[in-house]
Amino acid sequence: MLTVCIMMLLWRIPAMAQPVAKHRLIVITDIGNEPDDFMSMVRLMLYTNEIDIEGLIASTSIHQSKKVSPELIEKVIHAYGKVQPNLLKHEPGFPPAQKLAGLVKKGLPLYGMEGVGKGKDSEGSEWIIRMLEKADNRPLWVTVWGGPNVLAQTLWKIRETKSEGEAKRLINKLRVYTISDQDNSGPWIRKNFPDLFYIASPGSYDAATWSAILHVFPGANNEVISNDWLSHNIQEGHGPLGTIYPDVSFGMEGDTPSWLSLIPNGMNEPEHPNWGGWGGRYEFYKPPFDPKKKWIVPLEEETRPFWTNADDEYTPWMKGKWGRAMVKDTGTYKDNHVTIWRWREDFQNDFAARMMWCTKDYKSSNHPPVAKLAMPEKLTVKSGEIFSLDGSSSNDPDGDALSFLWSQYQEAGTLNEKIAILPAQNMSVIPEVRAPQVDSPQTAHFILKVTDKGTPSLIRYKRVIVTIVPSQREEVHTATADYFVGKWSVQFKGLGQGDTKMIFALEKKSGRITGIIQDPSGKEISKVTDAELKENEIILYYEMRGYQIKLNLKKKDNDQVTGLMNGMYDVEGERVKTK
Ligand SMILES: [Ca+2]
Ligand SMILES: [Ca+2]
Ligand SMILES: [Ca+2]
Repeated sequence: MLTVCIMMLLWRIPAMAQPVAKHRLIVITDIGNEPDDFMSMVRLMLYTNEIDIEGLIASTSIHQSKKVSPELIEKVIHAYGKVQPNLLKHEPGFPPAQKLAGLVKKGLPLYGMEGVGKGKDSEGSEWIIRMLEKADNRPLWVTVWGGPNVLAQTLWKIRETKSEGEAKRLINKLRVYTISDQDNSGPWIRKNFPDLFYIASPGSYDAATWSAILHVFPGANNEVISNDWLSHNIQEGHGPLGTIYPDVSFGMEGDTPSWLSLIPNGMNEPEHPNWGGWGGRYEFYKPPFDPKKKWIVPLEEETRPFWTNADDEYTPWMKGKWGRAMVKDTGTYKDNHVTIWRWREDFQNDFAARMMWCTKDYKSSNHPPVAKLAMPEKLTVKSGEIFSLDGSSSNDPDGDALSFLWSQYQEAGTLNEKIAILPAQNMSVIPEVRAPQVDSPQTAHFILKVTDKGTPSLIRYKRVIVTIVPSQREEVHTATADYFVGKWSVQFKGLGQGDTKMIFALEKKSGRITGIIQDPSGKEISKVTDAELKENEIILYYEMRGYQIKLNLKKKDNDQVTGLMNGMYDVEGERVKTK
């Protein structure tokens, strides 16, 4: 019987589709204040076959504090309904418009914290609870394009009405991305729910990572966000969904980066914001605070780390006219905006192609290539060892010719150096890459970019993660490992919830340090996933409540260590003497 079911499932998957687990998404939007949320909603409709939309909630913000406009979401869905049958000619899974219309919900027409507390439940806040309680173990993404007070009410209600364990289980499912702070409930959420997975660039809009989708930058492709480009590729001649895409008033689609990394393009890994993707790259730390600055909403010093602005250093690639097909540009750029604009041409072309799907038949439009590795996605090699990178299994559903580009995404890995990709990066197979010398295990991320020669050119990627471990010769350094072996009582200072104590039980297995982490009662709460030994110091890696932790411990004397957690929080440890 089971076999029959599986065979039926396989039967239902069209040959060209790649079965991937989709991400679940609820959007909270202050649509109606100016046209950009409306634009983002148009784009989102074209990805409803690749992302499971579970709610579209109209909310307020500082820019629209007394009304919510669900009718504008319905207007976009109505236009989508007219093109949905044609979209299905290109890819399966576009839901009927009625299904999406049933997911439109309202928040209260109240600003920020005025809409949070007893008696402040809304259709929207109740809906998020219902989606969290659904029997579905996948995380639930909530991306906030305006003020997050609907989400704040959801969290308030969960804390008031659920048991501690159940509240924790529901909140652990949430993945939140807010477009800066557009009311005073965002800072309240971060302070009151210190374990909530949260991505944001607090402070000024221009400095925020998300703003890189819409500004003109030297080095970026600025043509693909020009009014001419939008007119030709999105607004005119592509059917009713393109027609309703409004002209830019302030900026183009400032809210879109909140969900771009949920598109399964082969590179996006939204569970790891520090790995980077179409929606930008973010690192986990407590953002600095300047009390002298005035922000759009009042901000205070943050009370805990979360995922926020991170820099990429990037030299753009250009098409070579003669000879080598891809050549490096002359300029190198480094800041948090680079983490989005480096992919701008890719995601804009993807949008344009999907807009063409609204009216054209399969043969006269382009479809993305399938980036495919002829090698594992994860490799472990020793220092000095030779390995290859092989994307030669890639193909294209339209039979288009393909271009390849391999590059190292240095910021996504722990290895702090460049690896030479020779003789040229634009080959499908790089036959010989040499692993550099390391004295502790390090990761290097390589991105394969496959570009087809259709119109517009479309792109898909693969990410290869290579872990480089020291060769035998370097492992001699692990001699000082003996010092760290044993039980340590470690105190973490200045965390949101006050000082916290944990027990680290470390042991040596085949020359390497490993171990477990316990709470003060001795209950195991995590495991050491990796350890690097340095002169007089050890760096332990582990996960705590879904966050990656890096803990440096330095020998102070025979029984005491000092250190730092995630480069930020002071730590003191003492050897637990066993009798
Ligand atoms: Ca807006
Ligand atoms: Ca907005
Ligand atoms: Ca193609």
